[in-house]
Amino acid sequence: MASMLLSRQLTCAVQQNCRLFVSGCRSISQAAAKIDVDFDYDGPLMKTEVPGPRSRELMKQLNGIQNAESVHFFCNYNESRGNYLVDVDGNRMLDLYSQISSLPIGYSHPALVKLLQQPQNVGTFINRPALGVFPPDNFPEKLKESLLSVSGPKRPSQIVTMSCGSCSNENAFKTIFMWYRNKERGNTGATKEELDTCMINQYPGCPDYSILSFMGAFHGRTMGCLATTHSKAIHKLDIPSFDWPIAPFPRLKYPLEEFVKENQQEEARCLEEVEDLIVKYRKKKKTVAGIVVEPIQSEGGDNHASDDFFRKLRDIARKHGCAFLVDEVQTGGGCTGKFWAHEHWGLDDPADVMTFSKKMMTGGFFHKEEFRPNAPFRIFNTWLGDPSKNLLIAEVLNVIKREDLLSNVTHAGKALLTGLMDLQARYPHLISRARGRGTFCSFDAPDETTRNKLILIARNKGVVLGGCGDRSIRFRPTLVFRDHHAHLFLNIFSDILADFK
Ligand code: PSZ
Repeated sequence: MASMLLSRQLTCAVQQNCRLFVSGCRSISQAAAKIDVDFDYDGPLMKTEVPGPRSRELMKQLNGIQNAESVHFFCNYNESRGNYLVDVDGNRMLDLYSQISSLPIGYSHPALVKLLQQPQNVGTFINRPALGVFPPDNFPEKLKESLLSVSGPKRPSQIVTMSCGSCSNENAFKTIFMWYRNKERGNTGATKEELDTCMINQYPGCPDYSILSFMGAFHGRTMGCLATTHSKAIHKLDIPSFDWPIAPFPRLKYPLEEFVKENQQEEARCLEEVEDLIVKYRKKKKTVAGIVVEPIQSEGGDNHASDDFFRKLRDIARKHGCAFLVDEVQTGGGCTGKFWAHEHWGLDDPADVMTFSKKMMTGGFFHKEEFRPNAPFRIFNTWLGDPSKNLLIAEVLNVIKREDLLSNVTHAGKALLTGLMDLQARYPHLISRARGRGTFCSFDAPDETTRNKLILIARNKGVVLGGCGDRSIRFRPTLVFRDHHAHLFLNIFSDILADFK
């Protein structure tokens, strides 16, 4: 009790400093600078059920002007910090979902607040340029020191920034199609017929190329991406789409060490199907120009495959001359313990194109030099990302290095997964298939109703969790989630499971 009191007092002192700091005093006090690492609350604090009365009122207002039925509750971002999300009713919750996995270093990180307060950054935050035509003087330098400094194992030299995950994938597909067509043409210019027919959506100007994707995948909701998204019918219903090949994604049995042979067979079956589809679609004249895959299928239910599966898939892509596109939108940015999840595969050449967004603060993609468009304005839009986000990601990367957050993710992830395994052993009727890499963990509930119920109970006890697939609960904390947060969650969740009816 005494130690709890002490920690409360300490936290209050810290909060006061932070509040001063957040509300914009120009010079940072020594105390505020020191607490960088511990910029956090000491636990959940619940005042009402969630959503509370204020949230409900705001939901009514918003629902009057748009369909707001997806809203869980309204938030107070000025009061949210570290691992804790504060809602408009004053409830403070340990956030293990972190804005659908898109918040890299917790709420209101002092390093980012400081960045925003520096006068030399004001111009970048308030004047959003059309980057493709009027970039600022520091644009190449900022890209090199931020995003390109983490471009992946083979260090692709080329980058395009975009504003979200879907438009990153959409433009990565287009990049791949243009590369493929160029390859077929032998790098000569387009014919008059091609230029004429593309204007009326006809062959040969619009070739019938395809992108191979996997059942259960999620690559976005724009129309091209949606043709490769196969996680839920509600995403796809009523939208015209392409006849593109869809391969099965391995459905691994857990615990992995008990089903080694079965899982190997399952992966071999899926890979065989990939090759068959490539051959079949080439015969149908819908040549597979590229393969797109998530290192861990996220929205589709946190479906993992072995590193070996991905190594073989990469080989198949190479063998058939298809581009290999790795979608790191959800897995990227450090949450698996490596900066990119595909680094776990141990390949020198794991990807031709790699898309990112979410924790990277801006969307975009890296690609090899041979994928460079052969003319300007072929991959282009008004904003092409946002340089203010490049400032933020540069600082996020500094914090990740300075605070050694990848090691932290590995450590805290181990605490979380070990705890989940323990809960699985104690409550096998409620928890199965506990799995994960880094803090990118999940487990299955027996069915969708139980899963949804567990998420709601946890929320009222001060823990925000997310669902994925038809009955999984996923953990997507920020990179500043530490062992003690894992233990705090496990204690709360253990009580929930013990009381569950
Ligand atoms: O319901 C939705 O639209 C959601 S919920 C989570 C996402 C989308 N994730 C986005 C996502 C992703 O996880 C992967 C692997 N690829 C692409 C995307 C699309 O990114 P956004 O949402 O930024 O367009």
